[in-house]
Parts: sequence; structure tokens; C-alpha cells
Amino acid sequence: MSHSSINAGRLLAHIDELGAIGRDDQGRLTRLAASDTEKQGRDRLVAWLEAAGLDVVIDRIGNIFGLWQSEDNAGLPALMLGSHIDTVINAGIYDGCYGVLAGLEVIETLREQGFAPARPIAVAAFTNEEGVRYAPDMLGSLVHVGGIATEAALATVGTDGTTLGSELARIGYAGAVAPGALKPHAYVELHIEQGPVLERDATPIGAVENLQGISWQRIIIDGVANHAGTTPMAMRCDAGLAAARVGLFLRDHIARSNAPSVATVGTMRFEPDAINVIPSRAVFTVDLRDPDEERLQALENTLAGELRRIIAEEGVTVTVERLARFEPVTFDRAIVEVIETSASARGLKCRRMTSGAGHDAQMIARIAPAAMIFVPSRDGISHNPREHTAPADLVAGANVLLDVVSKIAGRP
Ligand code: HGY
Ligand code: MN
Ligand code: MN
Repeated sequence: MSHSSINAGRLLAHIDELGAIGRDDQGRLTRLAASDTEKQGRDRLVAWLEAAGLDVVIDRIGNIFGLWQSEDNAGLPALMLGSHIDTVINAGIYDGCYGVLAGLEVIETLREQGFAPARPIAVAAFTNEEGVRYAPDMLGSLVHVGGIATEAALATVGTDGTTLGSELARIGYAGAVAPGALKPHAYVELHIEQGPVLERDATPIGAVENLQGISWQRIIIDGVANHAGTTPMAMRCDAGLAAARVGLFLRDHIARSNAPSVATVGTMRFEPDAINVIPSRAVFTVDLRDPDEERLQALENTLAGELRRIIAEEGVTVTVERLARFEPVTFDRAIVEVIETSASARGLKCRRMTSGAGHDAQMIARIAPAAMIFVPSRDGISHNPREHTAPADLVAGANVLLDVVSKIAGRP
């Protein structure tokens, strides 16, 4: 059976072109939410959406939507596609961007084929999915589903002291539309896996059935600055050493527990940050994840217990701030099955799997049936310029998305 296909050359060219936007003076791709480099990416995406003949809608939290609707279906809840185009620091070019550009490509292909969807189809680029500059992550989609008030999200203070709202206004993406105005009938997000499973299993398509829980905390440990040379070890109140214990403790605890949990100390800074001064303060973040909510809570409690031990043994004080907390999410079984049947109809091996990363789909799943399609990541690498997915896999994923969209949008 012959299958229609997206325009592979157009999709791959868009991915490469967007991937070139937002590079710093060292050539690193860094498009942090609401930054000048992200504005450049946003502007290019909006130009592509307009050139495709879509209605472009930008809401107050800066979410961008390209909407394809007709007189017959206008006003009906839309089948929504998309992801994000903000990146982490020194990022790869596929994380998020692939899902947005493949969603646009599917819409363009369907329009060229004269497909008449029973409902509108929209492609979204949600604000601040990465959460690197403003926590929590997935903030734009969280506002879209009513998980946090728009005003509170706009007032979020970033790692650089700016507020999201002032930065969106500065880059010209503080839209007028109330977040959530575009009601999704369903949501399908195509994304690179960002992990090793599909490549290890030689499987080109992942039908993502669930997504693990996320806990982000910022921890401040205060000790006493002192001379690195004159202060005996037993007389120290070393905030830096206390902080170092946390990462080691979490790694050893998870290794002993045999659970699939993961823990990451991704940021850390010391004060006064001098080679010969015992740190008086350590500020760092802890990212905990687990597919099981009870295990994740237990891991958070275990960390809290270790912090109490560190206070008693190191003589430091500890302050903990919660930055993000999302429970595990189960995606819509019916859509997962449509993904599986679409992949197998194309002769593509497909397997069900869990998402280790957070995605906007986990937020949209709160208000509409949602699921995700994964394609393999070479060496399982992501959040790294070495992030790569073979062009054939990128095209295969977009063609499965094309089939899933045709099936869902083709029926009222
Ligand atoms: O943190 C995450 O999993 C996503 O990249 N925001
Ligand atoms: Mn992503
Ligand atoms: Mn990411």
C-alpha cells in the first residue's frame, strides 16, 4: 500500500535553519526563553506559519499557535500538534524544534493534498518548556491548561533577575489572547527520545504511554567562610563540602535502591567563590525523577532526611525552595494505539515506552487526550550539541504524525 509523505526536504531544511538561529559567540545554540536569541527563532517560526497560510495567535504568556481552520470547522476544538523552540544552554537542534516544525510540515502537506479536516488543526510552540531561565519548566503549557495563573507566571523571576513578563514584552511576544482560549480536542507531540532505548532496540518509532514525575528544588547551604590554610578540618563549617555530600548521597542511595529513579545536581555556585576561602554559601539545584509517584515522594523524603543529617554533622544551615513538582502522567491509550497502528501500517517497528524527559504533552494531558511519538536519539544523547537523529528517522516520525493527524482530524 502506498503512503503519502511529508515533504522531507522542506522539513529537514527548516530544522537546520532554525538550528542555526540563536548561536552565541562560541557557536553554541542557546535560545533561553524570552531571550534575544529566542526572539530570532520565534520571528522565523511566525514567518513560516504565516507563509503557510495559517492564522497566527500569540497569547499573553507568549505561546505561539499556527491555526488552520475552515468555514466548516471554525470554532470546534482543534487537534493540536507542537512542542517548543526554546532550548537549554549549548543545546542540540532537535529538542522541541522537531515537534513544532514537523507539526507545521504535516499541516502544509495536508493542505497541499486538499485534505479537509473535520476540525481545526493547530501547531503550538509553547513558552519556556525548558525552564532553564525561569522555573518551572513547561510553564507556557502549564498556563494554557490553567495549572498556574497567567499573572503569577508572568511575574516569575529568572536566574538573571528578570521577570518572564517583562522579557516577553521586551521581545514583542506578550500577546493579547487569554491563555487557554484555543481548546484542544486532542494533542499529539512528536519529539526525539533524548534517551538510549529506541536506538538500543533498533526501533524507529516510540509510542509514548506515560511520562515520569519531576521534582525540582533549589537548596541553599550556609556555613562559615574561613581561611583554607589555617583552619583545621575539624573546625570547619564548610558549605561547599556539605553541598558536595548531596549529589554523592543521591547517587549511592539510588544505586542501592535499584529503582529507575534519577537525580541530578545540575547547577552549583559557591560564595565567595575564592580558591583559598572555605565557602560560606553553596547554592545548587536538585532534579529528581521517577515514573512512580510514591517512589518519587519517598526519594524527596530521603533527601530531606539527609539534609537534616548534614545540618547536624556539618554545623551548617539549609534552606530549600521548591521550583517544580509534576506527578507522573499516563497518556491517552486510544491515541497511543493510533500511533502504533500507523507505524505498523508503514512497516515501521514501534514500541511503547515511558518518557524520561518532561514535555508540554504532560500539561495538555490535563485538559485533553494526549500522547507522544518518539524517534531515536543517536547514542541517547540530548541537551548537548551532539544531539542527533538520522534524517530517515526524522522523516519516518513526521510521516507517522501525518497518518495520526489524518485519522484523528478526519473524523468529527
Ligand atoms: O526537564 C525536562 O525534562 C525538559 O527538557 N524540560
Ligand atoms: Mn523538549
Ligand atoms: Mn529539553
